[in-house]
Amino acid sequence: MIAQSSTTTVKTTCPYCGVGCGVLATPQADGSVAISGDPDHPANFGRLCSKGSALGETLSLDGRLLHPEINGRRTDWDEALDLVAAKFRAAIDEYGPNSVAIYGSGQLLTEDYYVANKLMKGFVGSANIDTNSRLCMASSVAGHKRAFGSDTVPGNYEDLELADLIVLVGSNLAWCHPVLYQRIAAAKASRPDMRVVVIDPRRTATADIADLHLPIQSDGDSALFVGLLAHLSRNGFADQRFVDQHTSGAEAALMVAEDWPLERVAAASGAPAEDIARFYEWFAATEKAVTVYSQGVNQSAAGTDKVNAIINCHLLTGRIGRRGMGPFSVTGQPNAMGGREVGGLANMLAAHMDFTEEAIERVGRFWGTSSVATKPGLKAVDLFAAMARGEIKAVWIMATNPVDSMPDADGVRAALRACPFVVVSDMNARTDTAVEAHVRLPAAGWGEKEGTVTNSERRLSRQRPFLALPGDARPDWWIIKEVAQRLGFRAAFRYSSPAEIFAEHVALSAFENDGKRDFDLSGLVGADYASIAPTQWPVRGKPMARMFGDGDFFTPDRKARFVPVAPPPVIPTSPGSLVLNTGRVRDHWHTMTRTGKAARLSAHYAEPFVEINPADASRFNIRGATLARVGNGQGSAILRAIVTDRQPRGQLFVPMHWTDQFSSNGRIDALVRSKTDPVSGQPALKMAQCHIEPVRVRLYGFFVSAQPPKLTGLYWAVAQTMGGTRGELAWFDEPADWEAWLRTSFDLPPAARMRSLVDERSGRRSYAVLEGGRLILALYASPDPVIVSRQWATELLHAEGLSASAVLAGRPGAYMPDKGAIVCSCFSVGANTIAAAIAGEGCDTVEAVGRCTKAGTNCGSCRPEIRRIIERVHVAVG
Ligand SMILES: Nc1nc2c(c(=O)[nH]1)N[C@H]1C(S)=C(S)[C@@H](COP(=O)(O)OP(=O)(O)OC[C@H]3O[C@@H](n4cnc5c(=O)[nH]c(N)nc54)[C@H](O)[C@@H]3O)O[C@H]1N2
Ligand SMILES: Nc1nc2c(c(=O)[nH]1)N[C@H]1C(S)=C(S)[C@@H](COP(=O)(O)OP(=O)(O)OC[C@H]3O[C@@H](n4cnc5c(=O)[nH]c(N)nc54)[C@H](O)[C@@H]3O)O[C@H]1N2
Ligand code: SF4
Ligand SMILES: [Mo]
Repeated sequence: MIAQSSTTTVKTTCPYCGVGCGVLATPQADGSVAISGDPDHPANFGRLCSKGSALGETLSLDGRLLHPEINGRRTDWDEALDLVAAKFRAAIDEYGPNSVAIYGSGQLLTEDYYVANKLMKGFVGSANIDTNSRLCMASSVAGHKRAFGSDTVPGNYEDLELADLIVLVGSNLAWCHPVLYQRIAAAKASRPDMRVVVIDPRRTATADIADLHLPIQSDGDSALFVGLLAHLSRNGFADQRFVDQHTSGAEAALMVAEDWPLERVAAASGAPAEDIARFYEWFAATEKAVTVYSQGVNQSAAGTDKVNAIINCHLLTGRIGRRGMGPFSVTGQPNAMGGREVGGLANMLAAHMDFTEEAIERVGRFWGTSSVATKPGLKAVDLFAAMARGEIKAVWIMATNPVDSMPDADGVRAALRACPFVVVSDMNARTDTAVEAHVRLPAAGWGEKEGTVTNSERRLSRQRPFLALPGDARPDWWIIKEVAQRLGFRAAFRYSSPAEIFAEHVALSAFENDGKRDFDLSGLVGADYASIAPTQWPVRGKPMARMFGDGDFFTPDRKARFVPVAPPPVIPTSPGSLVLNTGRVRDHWHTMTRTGKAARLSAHYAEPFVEINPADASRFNIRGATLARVGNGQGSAILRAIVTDRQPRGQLFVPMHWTDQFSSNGRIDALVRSKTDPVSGQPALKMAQCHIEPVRVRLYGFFVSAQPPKLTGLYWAVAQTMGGTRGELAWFDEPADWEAWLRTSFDLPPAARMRSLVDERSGRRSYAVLEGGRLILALYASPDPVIVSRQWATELLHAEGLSASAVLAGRPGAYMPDKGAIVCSCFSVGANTIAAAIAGEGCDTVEAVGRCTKAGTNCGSCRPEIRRIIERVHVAVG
């Protein structure tokens, strides 16, 4: 990390989730960067979650790709860019424009995205540019367009505070949009009458503030909301004036819904009838209701229908676009919205225009080209399938890691290997995708590049740089325009700054618009890019915090459309088979290329895991803390078993984050099939069939090491920790020579003195290598899962004056009490410290625990977990 010399504070935006929090970044004299929440930003008013707070710890240059590479050889920009252009040109000339593709990301900035989309759709003449938003928001986009005629999120964050009822569907907001969750939690604390309903098969951390949790089975949502529509209609809760004047298709939707009485909904959704009835009553009686939904809705083979089933209920009651009410799709990535605005999805053209004859002609005139693609391109899953068949001759992947995040991830890896020319632009040299590339291009990252992002409430904010570009890294827009120019499109890509690109994007949004298209930034024509404040679109005439409140939609007849939704049949699982649900943990971001660098964030979960209900665990002979193999005909993963009743019977939960860089066998998308929603093309990432079995392990192990090890031939999972690496191990066969194995795996200097303690009877053994009282390596092995306190052991790495015997004993002495597993990552407060404060000092509220231990007093992301510890201690104490 090379901090710029000044120590002035820069106002920027968080690069993680779609909440889009404002961040103040202040480079320090020692090269570090101080991070805090921007009190003036309307998304967060100064708050940050654990990931945002730890941004300063993710900026090191470890693992960064700093120079262009061709087949692993370092080169300069000219050679790399010439080669990329030549290969793309050759493929286009020989096989046509549809033989090349770009696969982008909601983590590109709007300016990067705009240039990539313009290149492919306007000048290469193919719409084969799709993005990881296909895995994320595609069903919401499709649902919005079916209902509203445009991809519009009607409401805003304030509505979450104004609502009297918040329904969270398939959203683990507490972990995935923590600052929004905290805004809701604060509103609920000040207005206890406000109700929260959580609809999720799992009892998540989000469910901890719920007045009602409906544990539906996977894809039970459509039945639930179709039943709600029928309930609302039957009991006179329709807003007939709104329905008559501003919507079409209500009758057809209601006709289908009539077949869904409560009992049938209960049977199809798996939730108890009396709880469903309560939810229906609350929804019916509460005018100010917001339905927030996320990947439990979108990532499904029926995702678009689920979106419309939800929107139908808001249309019937006229609860849309007014204060404190509306359907609310929350976006995942920092710029998922910006990508949709520029047309980054293969089925959209640009600036919220589709591939209509009129729009193709208009965009062509604006860009000064006659080569605009005339029809949608390949959607992500189809794109990689075409690649596997040899139909894609050159692909360029930017800011996404499909070898880990796409369904059938091994198939995606094979497709890349089958593709004659693969280019990857990334910040990191070694991602599971970058290692497959012929050409690797070093991209500038957060803090180094500038541009704009748009958050879930349509608010665009500036990302501003505060670090110098490291090595040869360049911003994505620059890399793309250089290739575009080399492809012969000089005049159209003569950009010298993101400001110029943004001005063009603004102009296109306003071009021949006149209020006909929702996406309109005309109010920003001529704006000073450097100082643009967070702004919600549309920016046209008077500010518009909400849309559709006037009943004016973007369909041809300006009316919203009901969509008849027939809930899918319940798919029977075969005996012995389980549903594989996947998603996120609180402190990691996707494939861990950034959060994996922060010790604080890597402490919450340090290993890939599978959560399983106690009944299933006993049925399949899975013991807690042992290793389990989850597999199906397509692939398998080895994961640590967590037995918990928060997970429903018949379903497993596995996080999506672990890759080959962090674990031996944790890539869960290898098991997920590439089944997609027929309307949106979004894959069903939350519902694969799988089975689970115990893994026969000879010995389990745990280590902390000052140096990262090189491990092969065993189970391993590593995580960053203060001063080194920690890792979980399991041997299927015992090493013949322990000392030799340790010396090679941990690359120990020949002079290093190894101490050991072996108990032949129990089979337990520990090894320690110290140098001048400081720890180089400690390793513990045991036939059962190692019970050494992980927190204590990781702290050994920065302890001084250690003795080998204390390390080998493997248990905390009085001199260094065991904090327990880290709960609060901001202040490194462990579960034991919190439990002691509750039991010993009588701290029986989250606030009191905060006063005693500081836990939960900064970002607040761990407050649901603290609440759970309080409950547990109270149960234990009686
Ligand atoms: N900490 C963290 N935060 C993130 C991210 C991250 O990687 N880490 N990623 C960001 C991104 S890109 C995204 S898209 C968002 C995702 O944010 P979320 O959608 O909130 O996160 P997920 O964990 O993917 O899934 C949410 C929930 O859907 C539930 N679910 C599964 N199947 C069903 C179903 O059939 N019906 C219902 N109702 N629920 C179901 C799962 O049990 C899970 O709890 O998070 C963003 N924020
Ligand atoms: N099973 C399962 N699979 C899933 C999901 C799930 O819930 N379950 N969720 C899906 C969803 S919603 C999403 S959004 C995807 C996310 O999946 P990915 O997009 O594959 O995940 P990331 O780790 O965010 O990948 C971003 C990459 O871009 C790099 N990068 C960061 N900043 C920049 C930049 O400015 N420029 C460039 N060129 N590179 C940069 C990072 O180093 C990293 O390698 O995963 C999807 N896959
Ligand atoms: S909630 Fe957290 S991850 Fe999301 S934008 Fe805010 S600080 Fe970043
Ligand atoms: Mo996402």
